[in-house]
Amino acid sequence: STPPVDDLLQHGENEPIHQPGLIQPDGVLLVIDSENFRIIQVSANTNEWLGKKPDELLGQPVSQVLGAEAGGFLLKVLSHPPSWQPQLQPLVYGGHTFSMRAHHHDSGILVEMEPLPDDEKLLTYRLFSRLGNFFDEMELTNDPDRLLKMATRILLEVTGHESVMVYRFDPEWNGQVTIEERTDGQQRFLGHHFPASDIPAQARRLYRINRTRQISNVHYTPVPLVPAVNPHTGSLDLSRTQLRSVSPVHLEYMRNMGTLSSLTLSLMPDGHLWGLLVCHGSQPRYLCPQIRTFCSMVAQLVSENLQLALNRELSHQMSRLGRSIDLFNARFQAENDLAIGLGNITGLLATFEADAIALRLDGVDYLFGRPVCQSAIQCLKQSAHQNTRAGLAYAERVPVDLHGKTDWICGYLFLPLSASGDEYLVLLRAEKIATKFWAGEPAKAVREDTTSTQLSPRHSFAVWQEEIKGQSLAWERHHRAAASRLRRAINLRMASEMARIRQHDA
Ligand code: BLA
Repeated sequence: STPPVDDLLQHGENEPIHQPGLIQPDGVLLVIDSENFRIIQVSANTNEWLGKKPDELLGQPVSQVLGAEAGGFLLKVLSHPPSWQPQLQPLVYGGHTFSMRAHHHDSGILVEMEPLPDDEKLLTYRLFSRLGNFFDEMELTNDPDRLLKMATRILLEVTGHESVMVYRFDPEWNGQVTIEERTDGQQRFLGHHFPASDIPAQARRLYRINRTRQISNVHYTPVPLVPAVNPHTGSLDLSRTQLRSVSPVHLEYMRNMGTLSSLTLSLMPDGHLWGLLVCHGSQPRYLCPQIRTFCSMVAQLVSENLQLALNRELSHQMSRLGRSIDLFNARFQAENDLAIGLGNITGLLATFEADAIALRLDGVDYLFGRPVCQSAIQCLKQSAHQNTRAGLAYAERVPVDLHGKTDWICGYLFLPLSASGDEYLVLLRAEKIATKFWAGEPAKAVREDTTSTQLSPRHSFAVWQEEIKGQSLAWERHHRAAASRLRRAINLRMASEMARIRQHDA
């Protein structure tokens, strides 16, 4: 029997992917003791790139090996706070120009060296001219999707990969491919959903710290570290390095997908991991440091502009809904008869994409829109009142205790009008059956390998269709904000109603 998926996920999230003890073979890693500036650990492939075997390097002062200029650079790196992104510096060594990338962590300085390509002039020209165009295009758009589409196009061109996708996370960390740009003009994953387990929590944590990751060849042979155990820290934290060896589970995932190389960039508007830009190649493809730096700049620019575009979109929605509420409110406050004034609220059903609005005011129940029995509302009120946070409660599925009491309500947005919750405003939504297309059956996303204890990703990414029932449309932020505005309007009217009654009595 297969263990429950949740157990497997727990298991998957335990893989310490930030300290694999291995790197990808695209360059070398040197670890420098930050006290005495001697080399204390290296990747086993130094001979290949630097012409010196590990035992010729270990224990040596770094300035003696790489030169005084490199030593000075590392001293500067050490003066930065540990949270700083790694610094770059070119270094000529043994007739080659390398990109040196360095940061410090615990008691060591981690130095990654990758050779730079020879045709640098043309490359620089190509990249910079492209970046200029990108700035111009970006200024002209305030639509988030257009912005992301532009980004996928420029990445397709600059990386030479076959496909670039925008992968967007939902609040539960499932994901969806919302944009797909391919050189063959086809669509393979567009619109498809992927379960959260495809990119486990520790990977997502890592992608906030390290925002650009390359896998140049999924069939690479990982390079061990020498000595395997870091003399100061034991296992070495490779979170911020670019050469960190990738989780074997993910490499298998890519092979199952038919992808042999990738470049993945984090999209972080407002500092939170919103999504990924995923570039895929059907063949091995190594992108030099300049191209990767360029791509990470694109991702950073897009993240910042995405934030602006998302804010603009939200405020546009909010003012659209706000206008409807204001219109209702003007008539509501002007109408002498409370019940008649309240009746205008039916005009807001469309605004809220709701099917009914129920209110209880001053001991009187009002209902507008689709019929509901009062016992269902009372039951809903009880449950919602307990779950009220920051002045409201909402859900796309009714609580279980309501099952059998209503034949149509699925979603509700509940706003207490008084502290006791005896007076309230509740917006109701009916079921909205949705079809979700998954890339492979989500329940089979994780398999336990029969030959080992290791977890494996699924083999098939064939479309799997899920019918989502018993759920309403989602209550978006602008719906919630508008509902709070409606509540203020009603409370205002009720306050003046009370004043009028008191005046009348006096
Ligand atoms: C990582 N999984 C990832 C990454 C992506 C995906 C994009 C990040 C890779 C990177 O940044 O280089 C998944 N790739 C996708 C998805 C699409 C895609 C959804 O192209 C959609 C088109 N993966 C599994 C299972 C496990 C798992 C079952 O399917 C674990 C039990 C693990 N995925 C997993 C791990 C990583 C990962 C551990 C981190 C890899 C690493 O950075 O070392």
